[in-house]
Amino acid sequence: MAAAASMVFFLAVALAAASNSDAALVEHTFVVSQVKLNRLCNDTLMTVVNGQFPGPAIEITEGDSVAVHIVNMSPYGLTIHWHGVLVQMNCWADGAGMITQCPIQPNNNFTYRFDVVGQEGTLWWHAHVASLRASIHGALIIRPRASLYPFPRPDKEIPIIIGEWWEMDLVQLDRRLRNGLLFDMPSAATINGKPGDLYNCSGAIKETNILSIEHGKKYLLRIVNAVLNSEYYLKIAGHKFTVVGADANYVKPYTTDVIAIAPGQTVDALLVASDAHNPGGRYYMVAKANQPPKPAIQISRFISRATVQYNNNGPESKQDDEEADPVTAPEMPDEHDQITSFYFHGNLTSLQLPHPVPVNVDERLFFALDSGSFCDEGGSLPCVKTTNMTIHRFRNMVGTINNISFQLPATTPLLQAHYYNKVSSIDTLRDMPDRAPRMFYFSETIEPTSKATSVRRLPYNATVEIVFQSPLLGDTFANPMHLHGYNFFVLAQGFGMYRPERDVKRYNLVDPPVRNTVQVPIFGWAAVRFVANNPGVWFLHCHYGHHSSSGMATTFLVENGPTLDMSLPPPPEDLPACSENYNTRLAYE
Ligand SMILES: *[C@@H]1O[C@H](CO)[C@@H](O)[C@H](O)[C@H]1NC(C)=O
Ligand SMILES: *[C@@H]1O[C@H](CO)[C@@H](O)[C@H](O)[C@H]1NC(C)=O
Ligand SMILES: *[C@@H]1O[C@H](CO)[C@@H](O)[C@H](O)[C@H]1NC(C)=O
Ligand SMILES: *[C@@H]1O[C@H](CO)[C@@H](O)[C@H](O)[C@H]1NC(C)=O
Ligand SMILES: *[C@@H]1O[C@H](CO)[C@@H](O)[C@H](O)[C@H]1NC(C)=O
Ligand SMILES: *[C@@H]1O[C@H](CO)[C@@H](O)[C@H](O)[C@H]1NC(C)=O
Ligand SMILES: *[C@@H]1O[C@H](CO)[C@@H](O)[C@H](O)[C@H]1NC(C)=O
Ligand SMILES: [Cu+2]
Repeated sequence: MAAAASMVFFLAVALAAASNSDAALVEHTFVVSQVKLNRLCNDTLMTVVNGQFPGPAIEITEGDSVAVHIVNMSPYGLTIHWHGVLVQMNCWADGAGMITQCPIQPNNNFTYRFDVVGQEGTLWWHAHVASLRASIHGALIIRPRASLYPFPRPDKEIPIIIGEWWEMDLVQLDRRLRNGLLFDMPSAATINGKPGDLYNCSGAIKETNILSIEHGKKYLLRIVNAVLNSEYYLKIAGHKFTVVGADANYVKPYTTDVIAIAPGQTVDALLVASDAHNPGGRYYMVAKANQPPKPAIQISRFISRATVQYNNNGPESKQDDEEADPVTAPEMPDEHDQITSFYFHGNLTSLQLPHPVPVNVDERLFFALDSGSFCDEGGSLPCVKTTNMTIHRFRNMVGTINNISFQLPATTPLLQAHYYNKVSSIDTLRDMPDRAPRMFYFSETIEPTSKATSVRRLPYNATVEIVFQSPLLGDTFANPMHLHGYNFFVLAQGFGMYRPERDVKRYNLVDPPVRNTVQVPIFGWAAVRFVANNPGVWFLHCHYGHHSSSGMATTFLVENGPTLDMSLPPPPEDLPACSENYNTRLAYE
């Protein structure tokens, strides 16, 4: 109790210090291009930033301004999203393709400018068109002013970016996903860009991935899940983590030997290099994808591992020596274990809330995260008329929220349409209903759905509660739901159907975790709340690539407040111009 109180005190000091210190301008140039990178004994053409996978980390101090100059030398139109950055009163900088801007065209440049205020911890950045985020991403590290961490100051930081190595073209992948929940697979999982020594290929040196640590030191692991389709479990043999942050919000220290992290999420965890039994030992750090149990379609298992090596272990050349001590491996949760994820997320609580949880709700939304069949007569896939799930699996099946499969506007980004009062002229526009047409309609048969650019208007300053409901039956997944421009309080989660008369009582209104991406449990629900005080148009979508690309998404149009400083400012003058149709502009073939 006393420890928690003193941490709150440190945090208060840190945030107070932030407001009166000099903020810096941190500048980066991101050259996006296609380069051949060698993994798994293959040279693969990848679209990346500055020739790196993962891309460069942006490291700043809370309160800084950031300017990132994007030089697009790739063949694709693209945008970069600053995942989790609140970009308060600056929706134009959010970088959501066709929501807040048109893509930056090949051989064009654009500079993103935004401030990072009142947020500390780890976030990340990624491309936000098609599926390009699988290769275009990196960490965004926000340190507190004067290094005032609300926990023992780490000796060193280690970013851990869990990624996937895709050998197939990511824009092609996206095209396939748009008309059906098809299941294409990456070739490997990666930690900091390396598949690790579980992947063999002919005649090649093992791709070992070594993290050196020193006995007695404290490390802050800044963990990002940057993959397209899977939640991961992370463990280090013989060690525990103390989780101290999630999505750049501090949490009460939570000690665990396993971390669950869904796509879009970040976790900050302290690792103490304390092993006394085997000083000089080597331990595997393992990142393993989890997946729904059968009858859901099974993906190949993805595991990446790195070696955590106490550097008093002697020269690194010893690592592949047959005589070296064996590396200790952790016992991982089963790939179908969904309860470990549920408990991990359920055990996080805030260290300190940015403001009290609002108790009076103005807008109550119930979003059914589902799938429907959509037959694209003129499209690339032939229509499959049967509604038997077993037969046609994911073909013609698209992601939906409240029976609408989200479609990006074809020519004018929503934010621009909103700013110029032209939202109603978007011909694919439809209002997002407050509730699903039926509480639950996903079962053995899939029902027809339709596509539209769904928008839910929110009055400025409204308190919004969303209950996200995953399907209860069938071939289904958990859903990591991400809201742009906001953090939300995660009030509760549960399995089964949400029942207000039972579940509202379970809401944590005292110290709920504050996140930008909530893992809605498989066969379950999660309830979140936020105050709509950031005007603009904000994307809300599942962070699984196969769900978001196929339409499990919608948008909030948050209206202006009563004064100019509560209103959306004009767009930057150099915002990329829109001309042709988005779908043809996206990829140059
Ligand atoms: C390397 O590329 C070839 C050709 O694209 C492919 O058949 C093979 O599976 C790849 N190897 C690995 C280990 O991914
Ligand atoms: C984009 O930026 C690069 C590097 O700063 C510069 O060489 C190039 O001329 C710029 N291109 C355009 C179209 O502004
Ligand atoms: C890699 O090779 C080792 C030894 O050559 C073998 O024991 C192991 O099963 C292989 N792993 C995979 C994933 O093929
Ligand atoms: C926290 O985790 C433990 C198991 O580690 C579990 O028994 C407990 O129910 C979890 N708490 C919540 C609120 O999920
Ligand atoms: C769907 O097809 C499978 C395989 O032919 C069959 O076993 C199953 O009974 C069918 N289900 C329905 C609801 O028709
Ligand atoms: C979902 O939308 C489709 C297409 O508009 C419609 O045919 C179907 O009846 C809707 N389903 C429900 C449960 O309302
Ligand atoms: C926003 O709502 C809060 C609580 O309902 C209220 O105290 C505040 O005055 C409102 N602010 C504006 C600008 O409407
Ligand atoms: Cu989803």
